[in-house]
Formats: sequence, C-alpha cells, structure tokens
Amino acid sequence: MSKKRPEGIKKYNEPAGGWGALRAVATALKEQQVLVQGPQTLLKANQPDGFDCPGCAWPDPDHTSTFEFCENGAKAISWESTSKRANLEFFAQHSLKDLWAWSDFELEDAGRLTHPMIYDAQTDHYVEISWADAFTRIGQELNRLNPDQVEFYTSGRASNEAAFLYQLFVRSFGTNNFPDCSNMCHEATSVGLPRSIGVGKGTVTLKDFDHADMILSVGHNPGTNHPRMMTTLHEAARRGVPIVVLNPLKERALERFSAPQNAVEMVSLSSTPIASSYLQVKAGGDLAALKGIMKLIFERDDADLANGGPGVLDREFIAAHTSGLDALRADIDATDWAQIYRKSGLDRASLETTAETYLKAKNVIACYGMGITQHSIGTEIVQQLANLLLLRGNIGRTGAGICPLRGHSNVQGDRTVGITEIPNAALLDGMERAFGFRPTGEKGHNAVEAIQAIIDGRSKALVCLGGNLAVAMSDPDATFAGVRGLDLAVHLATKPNRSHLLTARTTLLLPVLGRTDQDIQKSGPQSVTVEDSMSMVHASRGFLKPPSDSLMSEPAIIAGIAKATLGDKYGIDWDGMIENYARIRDKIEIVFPDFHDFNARIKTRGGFRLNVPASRREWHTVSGKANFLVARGLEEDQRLNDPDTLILTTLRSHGQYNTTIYNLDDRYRGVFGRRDVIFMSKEDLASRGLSDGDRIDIIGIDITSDTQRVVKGFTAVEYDIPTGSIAGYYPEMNKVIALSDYDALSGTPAYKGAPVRIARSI
Ligand SMILES: Nc1nc2c(c(=O)[nH]1)N[C@H]1C(S)=C(S)[C@@H](COP(=O)(O)OP(=O)(O)OC[C@H]3O[C@@H](n4cnc5c(=O)[nH]c(N)nc54)[C@H](O)[C@@H]3O)O[C@H]1N2
Ligand SMILES: Nc1nc2c(c(=O)[nH]1)N[C@H]1C(S)=C(S)[C@@H](COP(=O)(O)OP(=O)(O)OC[C@H]3O[C@@H](n4cnc5c(=O)[nH]c(N)nc54)[C@H](O)[C@@H]3O)O[C@H]1N2
Ligand SMILES: [Mo]
Repeated sequence: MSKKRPEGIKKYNEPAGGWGALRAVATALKEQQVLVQGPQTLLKANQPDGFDCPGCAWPDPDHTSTFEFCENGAKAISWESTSKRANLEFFAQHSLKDLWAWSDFELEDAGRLTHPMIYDAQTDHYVEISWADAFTRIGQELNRLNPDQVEFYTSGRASNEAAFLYQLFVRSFGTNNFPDCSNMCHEATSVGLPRSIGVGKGTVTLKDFDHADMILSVGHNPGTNHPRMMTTLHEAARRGVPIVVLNPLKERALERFSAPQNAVEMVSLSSTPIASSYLQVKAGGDLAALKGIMKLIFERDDADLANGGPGVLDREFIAAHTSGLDALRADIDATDWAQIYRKSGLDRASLETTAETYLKAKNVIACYGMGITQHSIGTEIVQQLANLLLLRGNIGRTGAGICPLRGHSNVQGDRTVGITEIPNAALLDGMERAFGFRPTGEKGHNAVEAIQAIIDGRSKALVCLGGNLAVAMSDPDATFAGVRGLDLAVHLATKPNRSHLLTARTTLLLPVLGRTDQDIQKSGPQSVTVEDSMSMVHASRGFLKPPSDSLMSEPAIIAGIAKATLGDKYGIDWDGMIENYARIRDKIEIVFPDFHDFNARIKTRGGFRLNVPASRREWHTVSGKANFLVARGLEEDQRLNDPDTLILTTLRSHGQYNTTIYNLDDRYRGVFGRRDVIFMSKEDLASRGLSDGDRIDIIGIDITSDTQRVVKGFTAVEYDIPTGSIAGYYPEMNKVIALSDYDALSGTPAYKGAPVRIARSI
C-alpha cells in the first residue's frame, strides 16, 4: 500500500516533453491572454527573420525552417507578449506597501510596465514622470556622486547594442562597477577556462554533437532550462551515443524524453531513454567525482604501459599542446580513494563505468551548468572537467569539446561587448580607437562586491539594466536594507518585481521594449544582435505592437540618461547611434575587431561565429599551451566537519524563469501548486527523527558571522537525493545563503553548496 504523500506531491510518470509539454504551452498562452498574437509569435521564435527567444542561450540549428518546439521558450515568450498591463492606474491603485505583500508571482503577473514612473514618498505610490524629466533627474543625481559610488547592473537579456551603449556610458561616466548576472552564473567558466584553455567560452558548435561518441552532462537540467537542447540529446541517444549524467537529482528529461516533433513518439506515447548511466553525485561532490574518474584513467594508463601498450592518454596531443600534466598526476595520485567515495557519494563501480565509457569514446563533449559553477570551488571544478577532456585531446577537434550551458539568452554577448568589471588592455585600447578617450582601467565591482558596497554605505546609487538583483543575490534581507538606504535607484524593466519596491531617496522605474516588441527609430524598424552559448552572433527583430506608446528601447533610454549625465563629454553621437543601430554595430566592430563586417555578416542566415581560438587548438594562455590545473584537496572546508551539517543546493522549478515565477508547479519532479518544500533523502529524514511531510526550519551555517539566516515552516519531502544533500527552490532559499559564501576565484555565490542545519518547526 502506498503511503499518503504531502499535499501537492505526486509521482509524475510521464517522460519529459511529449503531450505534457504541449498541454503546458496551451495553458501558458491562455493564462497570459495572448490567444490572438501568441501562436503566431511562437512561430517567429529563433527563425532567421524572427526574434531570438528570450528563454535560453542554446543555439539555433541551421535548418530553422520548421518550428523548433520548446515549452519553456513558449512560456518566456507568452510571459512577455501578455496582454496584462501594470499601467498608471495599477500603480495609482496599489501603494508600494500593498505591493510588498504580494508574491513574486503576483507582482510580475500584473503585466507589462507602460509608463516611466518616479516614486512619490508622500503617497507611497509610483507616479508618472516624462522621459525628459526622468533623464534630467537621473543625470542630476549621478553627477552629485563620485562615479565609483554608483553600481551599474546588467541582466543577460540586454542585446549587444544595449549592453555596448551601457558600458560606453558607464565608462565615459568614469567607473568599472559592472555587477552582472554573469557574476552569479557562469563566472567560474569565465575565470576558470581562460587559465585552462585560453578562452572563457565553450569550444563546441551544434554540429559537433553529430560527431560525438560520448556526452557527459554535469550539473544542468536541460529539460527545464535549455529544452531545445533536448532535441540534440534525443538525437544523440537514438544514435546510441552514451550520455553519462552527474546530478544529485534524477531529472526526468535526462532519464527519458519524448520529442514533441517526433510523430511516432507522440502518437505511440513512447519515449527515448536519454542517460546511459546516471551518477547521483552529492551536491558539491563533482570535484571528488572528477578526481576519481581521472585516477582510474591514470591507473588504466599505467596498466596498459606496463603491458607494453601505448597507454590510454593522447600523448601526442599532450606533448604538443599542454603543460602541467605531472603536477596534476601528482595531485590525483595523492588523492585518497576513501575521500573520493565519501565526498562524491559514488561507488567504484559507477566511477569505473564512466572512466571506461570515456576511454572507449573517440570524441567526448562535456556539457555543464550551474550544478558545478555555483560552488565555493566552482572555478576549480570547471578546470578539472577541462583536465579530463585534455587527457585525451578532447578539445579543439570535431565532435569533442567543452560546452558550458549559458543562462540568459544574451549573457555571453553582454560580456563580449564590454560588460566587465576588469577591463583588459585590448578593451581600453579599442574604446580609445572608437571614441577618442581612454577609460579608467581600475577594477570595479562584481555582483557580490556591489551588494557589499551598498550594504556598507560605500555605494550610493544602483542602476539596473533589467533583472531582479536584490532577489537573485544571496542574503536578500541584508541586501534589501542596503538598497533602501541608497540615494538613487533606477530600473529599466519590462515587468514589476520586488527589487523595484526597494525604494531609495530617488527611485525611477523605466519601462522598456522587450525582445518580441517592434522597435522603430528614425531610420525605420531596428534589429538587435545576440550571442548564444556557442559564440554564434545573429540578429533578432521583434514584430509585436509594443504594450504602450510610451515605451522606449533600452538603447534609447541609455542614450537619454547618458546625454543628461554627460552632456557632450567626449563628443559621442548618441542620437546618431539611436537613429540607426547599425551605427552602434559599426562602433562595436572598432572596439572588438572580431566583429569585423558586423552589419554585413548578420545579414547571412544564422549569423556568424566569433573567434574561439581553443576550437582550433590555439591556446591564448600565458604558457601558450592548454594547462592541466591542480585543484585544492577534498577535505578543506571546515564548515562540513559537523556531521549534522547538510549541503543545500538550490534549484529552478519547471515553472519559473529565474526570479520570475510562471506557476507553482514543478511537474517533472512531481510538485504541484507549491514551492515551500525541501527535498531530503529517506536516511536524512530518519536520522533526524523526521518523516515525509513534516514541517522544518532551514538554518544557514556561517562561521564568519553571528547573523542567523533561517527559512521557517517548509515541508520536508522524501526524495531520491544522496544522503547529506538537500534541495530547495531558488530564490526562496537565498535567505539562508551568506553573502560571504562565494567562490574566491570567480566571485560566484555558492548557491549550490550552502551548509545548513535542519530543525523541526515549532
Ligand atoms: N525555463 C527556464 N530556463 C532557463 C532559466 C530558468 O530559470 N527557467 N534560467 C536561465 C539561466 S540564467 C541559467 S544560468 C540556466 C540554468 O540552467 P541549469 O544550469 O540547468 O540550472 P539549475 O536549475 O540551477 O540547476 C541545474 C542542475 O544542477 C543540479 N545540481 C545541483 N547541485 C549540483 C551539484 O552539486 N553537482 C551536480 N553535478 N549537479 C547539481 C540540479 O539537480 C539541477 O538539475 O538556465 C537558463 N534557462
Ligand atoms: N539561490 C540561487 N540564486 C541564484 C541562482 C540559483 O541557481 N540559485 N541563479 C543565479 C543566476 S544563474 C542568475 S542569471 C541570476 C538571475 O538574476 P537576474 O538576471 O537579475 O534576474 P531575472 O529573474 O532573470 O530578472 C527578471 C526581471 O528582468 C526584467 N526583464 C525581463 N526581460 C527584460 C528585458 O528584455 N529588458 C529589461 N530591461 N528587463 C527585463 C523583468 O522586469 C523581470 O522581473 O540569479 C542568480 N541567483
Ligand atoms: Mo544564469
């Protein structure tokens, strides 16, 4: 007899994709009331003459002639093309105190912002302001401050054109304070891979997947977060390519998937198994797992050499192209098996199978996501993954390589066109070439540093090009208080969210055109450009009628703020660039020569690929070679010494886009109508005297301060997850994560490895 589960917790037996996904799209369109424009909008997503889907950064196949189906892309698009409006009447009706009591879901569900607004403290309402007055006001406030007292945040939806103008404005103003959503996401990649292979980006293209003999999928959940990748994995699985998954949770789409384009699977209700083996590693255990796999490879290599064989490493490649193997070998030799098993939670057999599969494959691609970057050792884990590939020359040739799954649809592009707190000489030289002035090269703030400066009162103003920074960051309680103490807060946004309710002395909320909206400037309708996870740059053109006549595009707003702040400092032709975005691209091309013939090349179908030297085995590292890098040992984190400590990892549900909550269901994990749950193993429940359904408090452990961070009254759900690891949803769980808990090398918050204790709620 099956026991009674907590409310809303059911077993979901269907494969990922399939009819469940089609049903979910119909619901999303209906709920956002986009019945007329919606289906037509969806057909334009990721088509050569359409717009880039704001859902994720997975590339588009060349043959974009048929509709690329994606449930969560459809949700992202319908969320933006909704007919709901957060207009002036809405803000007249609701004070900010009222809105604070709304859930994050309800706030965004109010719909698209329609007018520029300023906060009126007397009445506690946002009220209309003209664009001209808004710009003047922002300019006055900014000019009162030292440029280094202002934080300029970017979220990864901004186009290359918007991001480039933004960095031009901020650098002309005089700071490199560029906190960026990338700092919370793939910074471990941006910092880790340049030292390994000389470039902070992935080395594969979509075509490489057709030639791979093994795919390693580490710490990402494509069924939810990159659903179009499932088409690729589905094809590979059907070709018999082994897909080895490392993930604490059995994610449904990585177990079995039914492709909505596949008529046979749809009609016969069948599906394709995806993972050939599934290693349920402990949260944060990937470093141990990767060291274990490499240890087995070295053992096999020794054995083969002893038998007179050639060994199993690619010695020719290693000799010609790499440096540091001996040090890596010494580190791996010194790593103790008992520690590997304990930290990874994996047994010898599963590590051996993985090593065997790896050695059998000629071409291996390793894909990864937040499951490995968002740890205090994130950069080092990324580098160990690169080591594993380098051992057999699996970087820089067809069918093989490293493939970080980027987050926001243009997060990679924003970094490429200059959103960085540490500008290198090439960037500064390029700016000087294009605009005749040399910006400061002094290091600015990343996301954690920006929030810390705001909390300490060192920074006085925050300007946000999109996003929901205060909610996305760890320790929101501290962040909220800090932002409320600012002189100025400015948000460029499509929809209201909680960060907009944190008012400073002067607060402005400026509505922008979204990716799907038509953008018409003096020279006519404009396209923008974006870069996907595989360094492909292509144009995107919205075509929907904007939600109100009072919206401006992101580039136009940035230019407006820049003119009001800088006057004609440096003689920059802001108006000319807004009249025709091709002129922005002309400047991008001068600063970043990789974009040569930019305007011509985006006219070609599918766009063009930026230079990724490591794809050609050119290593732009200090040594001129690809570097094997040594990571720290496995037992250095004292916070984990207490046997009562659990590692909390934070997840996206299937019904959310980052801090945007579409609905309260996480269908594939069997959670319906709620998010206040913590997944725990049977053993961890039992050893604490708890049962499935008990109410618990989650208490963050922070050895650097006495602050108590607690989330109360969540429901423990018995789940198939390794002992010692528990999981809850982002952003709710940010309350227990200390701001000081981040990867020292990259600054990425340790969202997937927070030490916590559990207590029964009283
Ligand atoms: N629909 C939708 N699409 C999105 C987003 C969204 O929120 N919704 N967000 C976008 C953004 S900004 C990003 S960055 C990407 C995020 O995409 P993903 O990288 O897939 O992000 P997450 O859901 O945070 O977690 C990934 C997976 O890591 C696993 N995991 C957790 N801890 C560990 C660990 O210690 N080791 C290993 N090996 N695995 C672990 C989790 O079980 C989960 O399956 O998606 C982008 N696309
Ligand atoms: N615990 C935990 N915390 C995390 C993570 C995690 O896995 N766990 N993941 C981290 C990651 S990977 C990321 S990327 C960050 C995300 O952090 P952010 O990028 O700051 O957050 P989003 O939720 O994507 O931002 C949503 C808001 O963006 C605005 N918006 C949407 N489209 C547009 C547009 O086209 N233009 C403009 N100007 N605004 C727009 C809307 O107003 C919406 O409310 O969160 C991080 N925080
Ligand atoms: Mo992200």
